Amino acid sequence: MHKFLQRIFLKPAVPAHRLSTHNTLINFFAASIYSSKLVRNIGISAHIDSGKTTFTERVLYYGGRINAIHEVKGGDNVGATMDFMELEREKGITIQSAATHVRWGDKHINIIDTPGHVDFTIEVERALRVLDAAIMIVCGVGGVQPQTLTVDKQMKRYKIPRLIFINKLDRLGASPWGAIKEIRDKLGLNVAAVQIPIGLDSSLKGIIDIIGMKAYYFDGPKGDFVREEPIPDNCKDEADEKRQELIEVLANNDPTIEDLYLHEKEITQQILEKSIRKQTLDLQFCPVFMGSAYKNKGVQLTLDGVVKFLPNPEEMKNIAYRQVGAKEEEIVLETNSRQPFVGYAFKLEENKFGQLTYVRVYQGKLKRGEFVYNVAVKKRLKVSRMVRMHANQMEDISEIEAGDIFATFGLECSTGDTLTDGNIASNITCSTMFVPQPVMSLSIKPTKNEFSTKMQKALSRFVREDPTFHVNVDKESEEIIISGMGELHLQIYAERMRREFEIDVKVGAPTVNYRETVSSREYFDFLHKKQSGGAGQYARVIGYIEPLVEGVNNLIETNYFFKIRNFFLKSNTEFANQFKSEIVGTTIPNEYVTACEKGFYESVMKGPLTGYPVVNVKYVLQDGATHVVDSSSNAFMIATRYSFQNAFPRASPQILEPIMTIEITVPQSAYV
Ligand SMILES: Nc1nc2c(ncn2[C@@H]2O[C@H](COP(=O)(O)OP(=O)(O)OP(=O)(O)O)[C@@H](O)[C@H]2O)c(=O)[nH]1
Ligand SMILES: [Mg+2]
Repeated sequence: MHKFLQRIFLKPAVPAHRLSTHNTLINFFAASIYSSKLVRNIGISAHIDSGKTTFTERVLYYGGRINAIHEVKGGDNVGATMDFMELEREKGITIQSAATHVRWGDKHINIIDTPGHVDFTIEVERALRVLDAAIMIVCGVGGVQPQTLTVDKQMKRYKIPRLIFINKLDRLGASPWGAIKEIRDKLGLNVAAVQIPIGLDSSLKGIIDIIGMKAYYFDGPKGDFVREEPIPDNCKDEADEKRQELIEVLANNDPTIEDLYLHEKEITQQILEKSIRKQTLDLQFCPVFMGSAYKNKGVQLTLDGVVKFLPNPEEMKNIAYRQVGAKEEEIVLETNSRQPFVGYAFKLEENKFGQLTYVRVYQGKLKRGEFVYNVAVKKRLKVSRMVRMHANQMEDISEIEAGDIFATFGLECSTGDTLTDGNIASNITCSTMFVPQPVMSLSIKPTKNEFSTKMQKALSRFVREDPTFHVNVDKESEEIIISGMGELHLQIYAERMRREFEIDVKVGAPTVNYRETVSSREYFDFLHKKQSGGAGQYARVIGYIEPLVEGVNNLIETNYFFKIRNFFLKSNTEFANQFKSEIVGTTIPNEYVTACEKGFYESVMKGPLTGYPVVNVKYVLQDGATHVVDSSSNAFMIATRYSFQNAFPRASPQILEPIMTIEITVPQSAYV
């Protein structure tokens, strides 16, 4: 019996809420000796509705943080702890990521529950950027679903170890083995089950741990009491078979296990656990846990798995950049409280006390009242209040150490800013997070003029909080345009304005973010001349424009790409245009060439056909002419702009529309 289960098995059995007293004692002793080895920073991510918030609610309950379980859209009208926003409770979906922390045994686990809907993908991005590990939840009925693929990519992007929890095994048609097959086939992950279920769907009774070969049942109304038993006879064969499979998968990357396996020697629980931990940390393997969060089965064992198999902050490599003169050199941050302070502001949120900033501490230590230095705005800022977040509740703390997460108030910063000690570490910046481009726009205006100022205030707050939310003013129509990751994303902000700022707004039909491009080479020879009266202007530019990348016909896997007839362009070439000068000698002096370059990049901001940005165009300046008196940088800039506008309509222009791969999931009842 391992030590965490021992704690739960105290006899007579102790209900979870009473365990909190026991936890408090552990907290008391553990709090006085901080060690980053005892910390786990994990994110919970998955496809929509797979049970992330339901799972987290159990974690909080079994960890002694809450005294009762409330369901997402439950009948008691209370709602799950992590979905505290009014809109989240009404809609039964998670909209923003929420942070909490629990103690499990002697470990302090910081948890971020993230939304599954793709419109709020930045919430997953920012969480995975700063966390050391993740639990990826997979629905036991739906298997690998579209957002599982996105989340998988995000986890791979930040190279974070994970364990997988196959949820909803209480539902009709649940199949952990089908889900595991899909995880292998569709995500290409090397996985194996470390558990098997006892029964499935309505007869799901418990979980068998095939590492230690024991059966577990979750007794009591909320599964509070974990009861350990020998494996029932009717499950023995399957348990042996799946343990064999686990050993074979691990043996592929572990010579010790391979050797024992080939010589048919006993492979102990200890050897298996050591190998699982190492391979998980090396991103070679993901252990698969299973159960039903809703039916309170399997959550405690998964938490034991977090502690055993997921890394502590010291085991992760965190890269930052140090400015040395004009150069940037890569450095590795050391999770050590004695090092100079380096933190990363990963999330901003406005509440009644002001701007709340969530910070991940990478190295060093910070005490309340001390100063940090914001590298981006080059300012020293006082940290006058520090808190730990538990959903929307705050617990004041007086100091924080390397590897941990905290939040603070009133700090002047934006999402993604690096905070340092302002001394030794002042020239360090942490690596940034990936921010996807917006895919949809809506026009927005207040229903009454008097709401205008409040609306501006709300919009600038949302922009500060969410890097995927953009606000622009259309120069022609003077309409305010909001852009984001989808219709739901934008509608939620409009709704939040109504609720949080008490202003009524009208949103216009979504407009698609088109782009323009050319598909053939076209020459220009343009003379900009104004020499009658006053200071004259003279600039001649000769050259051509053409597509920058020709014949891109590979479909590149991305959420967002543009279609050019049969060609596809990758999203990150979205703004790629190129200016090239082939001027030899001094036909056009360098400073005028620079002005031409500026003129070109200004022109591509707004295409001649629709006013949307121009992409994939190369402008080549080959020749030109100057006038001794009347030429100027301004004249060359204007000449370039006109030459572009002149050549563009002749160069077979195209309007590009965003296209997406769409996978539609419908309940079986819809097509039978
Ligand atoms: N039958 C069954 N239902 C579950 C289980 N876990 C969650 N649910 C239900 O699935 C629905 C969605 O659960 P959530 O916990 O909100 O899912 P989520 O992954 O947090 O959803 P988003 O954050 O909106 O992506 C709710 O109605 C839950 O009660 C489970 O193990 N079994
Ligand atoms: Mg949720």
